[in-house]
Amino acid sequence: MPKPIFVTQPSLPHLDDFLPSLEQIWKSRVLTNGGEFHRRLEEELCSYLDVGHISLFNNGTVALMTAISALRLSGEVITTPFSFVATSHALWWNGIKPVFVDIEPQTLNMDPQKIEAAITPQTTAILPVHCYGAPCKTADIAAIADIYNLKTLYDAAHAFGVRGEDEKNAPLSAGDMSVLSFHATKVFNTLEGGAIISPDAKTKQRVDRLKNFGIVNETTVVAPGINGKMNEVCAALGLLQLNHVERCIARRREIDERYRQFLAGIEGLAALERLGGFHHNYAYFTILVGPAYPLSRDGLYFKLKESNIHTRRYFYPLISDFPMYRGLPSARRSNLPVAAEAAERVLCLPIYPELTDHEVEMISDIIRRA
Ligand code: T4K
Repeated sequence: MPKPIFVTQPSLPHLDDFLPSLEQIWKSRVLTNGGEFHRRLEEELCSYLDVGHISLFNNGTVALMTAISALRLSGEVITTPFSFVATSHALWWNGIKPVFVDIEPQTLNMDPQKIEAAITPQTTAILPVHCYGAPCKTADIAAIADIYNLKTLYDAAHAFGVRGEDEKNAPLSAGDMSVLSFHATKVFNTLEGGAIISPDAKTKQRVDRLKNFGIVNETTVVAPGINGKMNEVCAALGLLQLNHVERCIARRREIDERYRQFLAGIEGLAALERLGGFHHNYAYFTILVGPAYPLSRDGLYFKLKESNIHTRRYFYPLISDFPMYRGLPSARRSNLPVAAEAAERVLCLPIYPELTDHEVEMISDIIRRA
């Protein structure tokens, strides 16, 4: 059996380069609760991502849960069924009912044209996802949020570093808050981790308190907060990771281009297009397997598995098909035809900086010969 190839492999710095930071942490005995590495990573991320205010978290899910609480959302929140379950679970943990709207076929992001029909007197916000890192139509969503006085919280778990070629077009600064994930499988990882991007210092202060139990000082607790803090080891790793994230994205881009070249012209198979006008992060390489291809999507998934190539059907099943959500009126298949079809067709192929050209060619070859 050939060596396994997974949909992703975390990028890591050389261990030798990490040891001095570990030594510093061991010596200082400051392990968590906002130490020096934590402070520096927040600063450097603001600068790299070109955003004003960042709060680090222990993972993206707790960051989402905290953002929902910080924005004081309640009742119903409009969201997409085509995402990782954490998006809706974060609402559920805040006692909020997710209301699913369908997605656009080009980007697989929430379709802004379907939002208005889903708004009720209970709606307090819109929670879109920049799916696979492709930016949502943030201006269209902002216009709707403005008319109906709704908050907008972006799940930007996949969108680390994605930005417009025009500086004014900044998906990570859109809406009232954005949430990032730094999980091991992401373009930028801190083993586990995440962050909230806030629009101003006052909001960041609220988020920072909420992620630390609502504590203001030794004797004052102002909110029922949670423990969302990132520890010093993860923050120190993040600082090192930032040094080579550009190189990682550049290599991902090469892989993306190679796949597109090798897979071009295969009947029934299409690679998801990248939107023009953005610097992408190439977090995922997604193909859509149509009826004209000789195998079904699942057929291709298992065919690749025979060669020890482990692709992923992100996002199948749809969130709205899981037992805790499928009873909701908005979860009906007839309400979500585009998402339902996408869930049957998508396949995410391996993409990560250490994937070799030869491996990309071999994977493409299996797909072509099927
Ligand atoms: N919102 C969205 C839109 C998200 O996609 C996510 C997370 C979140 C919110 C929540 O953020 P976090 O709380 O996770 O920070 C993975 C990740 O666990 C999850 O972070 C991610 N989205 C989701 C899309 O993918 P799985 O169940 O597919 O992971 P797993 O363990 O099967 O990993 C995939 C492959 O990666 C493995 O086959 C091998 C490789 N791998 C994985 C890990 C963890 C490694 O080589 N090393 C590793 O340490 O969910």
